Amino acid sequence: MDKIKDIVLRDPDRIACLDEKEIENYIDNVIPLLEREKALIEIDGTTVFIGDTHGDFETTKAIVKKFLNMDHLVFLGDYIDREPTKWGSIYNITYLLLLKLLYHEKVILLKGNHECNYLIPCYPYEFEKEIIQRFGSSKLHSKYVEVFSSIPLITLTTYNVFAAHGGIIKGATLEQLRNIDKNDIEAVESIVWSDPTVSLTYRGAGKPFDEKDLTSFLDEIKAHVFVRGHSYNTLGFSIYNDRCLTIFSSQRYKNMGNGGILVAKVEKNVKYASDIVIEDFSTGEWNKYKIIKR
Ligand SMILES: [Mn+2]
Repeated sequence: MDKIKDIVLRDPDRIACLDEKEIENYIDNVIPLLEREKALIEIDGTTVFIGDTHGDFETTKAIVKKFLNMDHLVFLGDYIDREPTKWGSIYNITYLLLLKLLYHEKVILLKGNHECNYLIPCYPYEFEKEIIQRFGSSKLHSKYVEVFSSIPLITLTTYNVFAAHGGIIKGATLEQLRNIDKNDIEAVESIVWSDPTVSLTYRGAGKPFDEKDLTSFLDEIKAHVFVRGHSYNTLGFSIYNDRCLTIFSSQRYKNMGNGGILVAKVEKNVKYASDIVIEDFSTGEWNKYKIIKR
């Protein structure tokens, strides 16, 4: 544990020195923790939600440094692929897994569509190639897939926020959400692939949801706001009567569409998305960011 603590808290760049065997060993330790988690994680306390990081290890380090004092850090998925720097995906996901090993109650890693390529293909999927290039075989890739198949799907907080990578499960009750199988292909598709029907990045994948779908879903599970990632050019917009907020946290897209490198801080009960404090790291410093209501 000392070495993990040292890497996570003092010198994250040492991730680059880990060999295949060490990473495999850490993965073997983290899998049982993830397997114990249900598809729905119910949490209490202050929480920061982090959107897609997509291999942006530099930004992930800055986020962890800034927000480790919160009760929870909820990462909304898409940790790999489209990396802005070399080996970014391997460093980013491995760092997050060490973080999970060290703080398994505090840190929640949810599934994105890039973490379910084994179930539903996504493009680009560069992660396996990156592993072969770096380690000479795809052996470690199958270990990461074991991780991906055991990570949870959704989070609900006592401060009235429901969070997931992309979408909701239309018509589901709280009891049904509590009992989802993490690898149920229908549930996974709804959660990691869906966009709001008004989204500018609407891809026709998953099961798009409109305002009525969202409102009845949130009312049924007694949540007020849905926080999601997945769509890089609608980040920072609040839609559907201020009840659906999209954030994205990778520098790869910071100058595309609206917004920057955003995280969402929830420190009290929220009624509307605009009650949430958004912070932006696109200048390399943390600044407050104003949500745009549409
Ligand atoms: Mn995505």
